[in-house]
Amino acid sequence: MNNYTKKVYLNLKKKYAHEKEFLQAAEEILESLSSYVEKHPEIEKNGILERFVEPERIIQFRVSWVNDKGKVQVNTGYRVQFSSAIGPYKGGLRFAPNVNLSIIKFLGLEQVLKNSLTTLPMGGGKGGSDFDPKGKSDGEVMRFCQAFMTELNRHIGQFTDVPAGDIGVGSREVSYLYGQYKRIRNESVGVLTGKRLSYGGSLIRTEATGYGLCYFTDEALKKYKNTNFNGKRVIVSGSGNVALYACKKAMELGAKVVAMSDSSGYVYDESGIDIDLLIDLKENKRQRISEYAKIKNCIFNNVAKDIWKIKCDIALPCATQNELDLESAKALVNNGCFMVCEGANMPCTKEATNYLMENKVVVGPAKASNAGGVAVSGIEMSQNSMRFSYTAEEVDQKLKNIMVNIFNTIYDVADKELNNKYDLVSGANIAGFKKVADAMLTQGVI
Ligand code: NDP
Ligand code: 2IT
Repeated sequence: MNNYTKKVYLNLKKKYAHEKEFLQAAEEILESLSSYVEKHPEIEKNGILERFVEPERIIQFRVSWVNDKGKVQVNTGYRVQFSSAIGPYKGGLRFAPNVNLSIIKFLGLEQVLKNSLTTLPMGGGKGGSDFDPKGKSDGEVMRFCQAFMTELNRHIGQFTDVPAGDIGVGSREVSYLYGQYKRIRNESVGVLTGKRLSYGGSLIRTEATGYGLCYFTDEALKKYKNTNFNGKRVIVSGSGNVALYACKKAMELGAKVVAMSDSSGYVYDESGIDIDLLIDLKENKRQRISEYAKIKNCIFNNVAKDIWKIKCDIALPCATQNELDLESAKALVNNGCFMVCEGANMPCTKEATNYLMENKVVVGPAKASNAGGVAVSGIEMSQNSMRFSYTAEEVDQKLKNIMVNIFNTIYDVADKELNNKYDLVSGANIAGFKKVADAMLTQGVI
């Protein structure tokens, strides 16, 4: 780091010592930006980095609701409105028991640069709650979502802040949240994305993050290795929204996905994952992945993290932050893996990323490789504003163009500005930051 980025980082570390995920994301970004801010002294002069790492607004609130047994439950809700420099705050909501302010802040900071990379006019935000939808009835989920939106509604709006899904928030939750917003505000507007098709959702939004990840990976395969997915062995961690559609698209493009996981373990199916079966088990039946192994009579191992010990060419971590550590990275390199593209947000630890890059494994950083979800969210917002909908083919083509463009943009920064075509991590941080910095520099001190 240079003096300026170090000063900004040390100040964050002092103020937010306990926010380890936020500090992890901020440290990586500030390290990447060191060379750029040295060449652009106006960034320091105008205190751009100090403002960039401090959310514009943090909202934290109590969510009280009643469970099926009639007992009052209390959760904590969050919305971090990180940056509106280039458009309304935009980013998902995460419902999971481990959610805290550190996790929401790291996701919000990443989202600012990710949304910038899409080229669409969206600022960055993130929210959620420590509510765990797992094991809850539909009625409990509905009552929680209604209570959550009863407070959140006053802080969001189609031109202000547009939430969407993330871990634990899929179309069921978005629908309950949307219904409650409409009921309180008496208006039908595109205030959330990831809506169902029947009331303003976009075709391909469900598939967008996973498909986009594969379009990005495909472009990287072409550029670095002059090859494609055809015949490659792939591992996808997780079996939620991102993982399922990453698997589906990778298989469509000719790959063989041999293993997938959930938090209770992984399945290893040498014949290739039966994705239609897994989508049915996960999306319709809300089953554990071990059910898949029972039906297919394949291997189930109850240590989810050991999935990275299976031999593969390409790894797509699509579950959660820090799921791929140094030991996993070493196993991947030993087994000949040459590309890791991140579907989840910050799935690789810092040590894992560094080890992979040192060993010339191409690392597709999350804020670039998983930007397809929010990109199609942006396209959903446009369709809502136009009172119009695109066909699936039209949305898919726009998604593909955006992902190819993101890859080439960050590759060019890495190759031409940093002289290291393997440093896509810094390439993405710098490319995303340029537009945010320009907007901040020109809008005055706010
Ligand atoms: P889902 O809730 O749909 O799925 C999450 C999946 O990850 C579940 O299968 C879950 O298993 C699994 N999982 C959680 N922790 C672990 C673990 N430690 N080891 C193995 N598996 C685990 O969430 P999404 O698919 O939407 O999100 C996944 C990741 O992608 C997150 O990092 C999210 O921020 C990111 N992302 C999501 C986007 C979206 O549009 N949804 C867009 C861009 C990024 P279990 O059911 O057992 O908990
Ligand atoms: O991490 C992400 O980019 C998301 N969860 C999707 C955000 C969105 O607004 O679609």
